Amino acid sequence: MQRLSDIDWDSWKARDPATLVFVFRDDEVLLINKKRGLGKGKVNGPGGKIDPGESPEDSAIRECREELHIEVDYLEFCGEHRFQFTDGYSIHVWVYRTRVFTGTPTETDEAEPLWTPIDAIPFDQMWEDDRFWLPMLIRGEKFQTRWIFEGDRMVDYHIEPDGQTESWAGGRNV
Ligand code: 6U4
Repeated sequence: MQRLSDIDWDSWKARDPATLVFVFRDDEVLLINKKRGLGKGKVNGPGGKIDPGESPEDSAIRECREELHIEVDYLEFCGEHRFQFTDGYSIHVWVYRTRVFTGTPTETDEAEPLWTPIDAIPFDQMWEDDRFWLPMLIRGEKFQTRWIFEGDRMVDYHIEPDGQTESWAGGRNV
């Protein structure tokens, strides 16, 4: 079985760079039922692969536009995940949060929007890692993480706390 220690993380480079965005409104977070791509059928935040030449932040904004028809702004960088799958696939995910958006989240062929109370996040329908770091994001704690997945199953992980995001305290605007 592959473990984190089997990998030379200094030279590790993901096959795909990608993003995830969590939009908050009062005590709710905007999740999606993901209808295609990696993690199809799971609940997650909007996001997707970064296009060549695109910055992570621009990609995050574009994915929210394409998947939910909303315009997000004032994205706060929350951390990075490095996922290595045992079949050789790898993905490096930049994660953001915001309370600033315009438009009404609308179902598309990629995503069904799910406004979800922060205290009722359906972790059993999400990727196995989310229960470890989404509470940190909500609390405004930044992270740098590494994960080994065998298909859908997490087999090893490491989470490095990375300070606080700037403008929120306890997941609320200040
Ligand atoms: P395509 O179909 O390639 O156009 P695209 O929307 O560009 O889709 P997608 O959705 O396959 O890309 O990108 C993968 C998404 O899955 C990113 O938002 C990151 C997310 N993701 C992958 N592994 C994850 C994991 N273990 N935990 C998690 N999100 C993960 O929370």
